[in-house]
Amino acid sequence: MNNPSSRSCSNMPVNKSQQIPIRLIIVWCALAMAGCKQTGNAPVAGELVGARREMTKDQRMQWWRQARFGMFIHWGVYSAPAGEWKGERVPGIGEWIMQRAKIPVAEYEQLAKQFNPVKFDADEWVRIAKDAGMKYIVITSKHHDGFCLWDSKVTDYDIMDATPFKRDVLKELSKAGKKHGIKLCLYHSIMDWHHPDAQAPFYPNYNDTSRSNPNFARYVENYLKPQVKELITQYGPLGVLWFDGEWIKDWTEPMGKDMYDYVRSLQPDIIINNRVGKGRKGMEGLSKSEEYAGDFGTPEQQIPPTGLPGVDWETCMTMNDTWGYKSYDHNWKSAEDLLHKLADIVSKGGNFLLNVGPTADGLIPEPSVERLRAMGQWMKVNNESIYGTTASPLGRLPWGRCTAKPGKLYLHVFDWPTNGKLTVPNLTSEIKRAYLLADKKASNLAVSRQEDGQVVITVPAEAPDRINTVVVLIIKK
Ligand code: H79
Repeated sequence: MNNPSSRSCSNMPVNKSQQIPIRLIIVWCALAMAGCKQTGNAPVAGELVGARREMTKDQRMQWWRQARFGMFIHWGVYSAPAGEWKGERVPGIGEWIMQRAKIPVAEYEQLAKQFNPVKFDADEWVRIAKDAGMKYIVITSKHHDGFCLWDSKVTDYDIMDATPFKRDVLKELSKAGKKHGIKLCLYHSIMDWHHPDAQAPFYPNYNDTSRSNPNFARYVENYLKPQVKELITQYGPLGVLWFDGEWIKDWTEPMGKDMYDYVRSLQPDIIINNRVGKGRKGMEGLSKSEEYAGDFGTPEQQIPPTGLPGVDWETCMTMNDTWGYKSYDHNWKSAEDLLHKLADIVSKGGNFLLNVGPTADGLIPEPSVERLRAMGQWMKVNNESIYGTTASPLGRLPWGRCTAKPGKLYLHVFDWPTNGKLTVPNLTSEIKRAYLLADKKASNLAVSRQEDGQVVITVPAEAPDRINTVVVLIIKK
């Protein structure tokens, strides 16, 4: 079975302020890793250091592994042009319009004046996420275009100083999240097309990965790190800090490790994605090895074909073909497709971070809301088969997916058997009973075992849920 909690050694906390000699750190890590393998959840690092009790990775990741489903929000001044520039439709993802339409910094800055989301209601957004069954929200505090969605003290290029709106939406979301029990998490771009010490001088190709800015270190020390500090200390505690844009030439793995340590020195229990460093393998998003910084892998717009034993990961995905709002992108995935993707991801041990791109008015587009509502209806009945489950111990299943908890298997049936017999291959455990998760009485379904070892469950002729009916199997642990 794929149980990510069995691995917790990749990011031993390193407190720079303690100034431990490097050789000692190596010995300590080796000892801690050996300890991890044997003891699983024990706070080995803390015991070895002795001075301060550190949280283990398992402890830090617990809420995230439990949650399984979150909302990504891409929102910024690019939501105003909504995919069009000077009357022309700009191909590609909406939040990249500054690059795709080759807009000079000074001209792009003017968009801030059009960003006046008077219909924004933090409670409403949080409620939409919560009603969908999502447990956390990751919103773009800053995307590659450099525009900041909070009142940053190190720039005027933010929602308070550059827009007519002048409301700190992150403050409002942080408050609403606390009120509704939804964890606020932030996406923060390392790449910055607006900052003169970062990629702004690369115009007209801000994303030129072969170029370097000699002042980049100054951007990191005087701008990026102070911003991260503002976010964690004034809007936290945060669930996740989700970095991106790490592929630029000037960002190095040592910088990633330094950032990882810095962020955790500000909030020890925070979770940080692998794009803080240079470890990710393209859009596949997983880290090349444990040597790289970061707590979880980030497959983008894709689902790993098989499970990844012992690795935490989260697929981020759009509902249409853009992250930031584009008025004319109507290529929506169906609610059925999205629900199947959720079960697929969770059956492989991952989380699903599903994106919405609100308008410059402050509204989540209605097609997104409709899909989230449908997902919420399914989750209301079936969330037990998602939250806190781990990857399927069974192989490929012809009719759907499987998720697991100790002593329980959840069979997610996408294709309902026409003969009333659901056949489960590769299952050797002793089965105590079976029932439909949607059945409040949890009435027993007849279970038998064929001569070839396959388990057969007798199910109703009609699928109780057209999209995904969950059959629970209670098995001997
Ligand atoms: O915020 C959303 C997008 O704007 C951002 N990530 C999501 C979450 C993003 N999506 N696509 N891209 C950025 C395009 C980046 C593509 C590449 Fe590369 C950068 C191709 C080459 C450099 C990174 C490194 C991906 C492949 C190799």
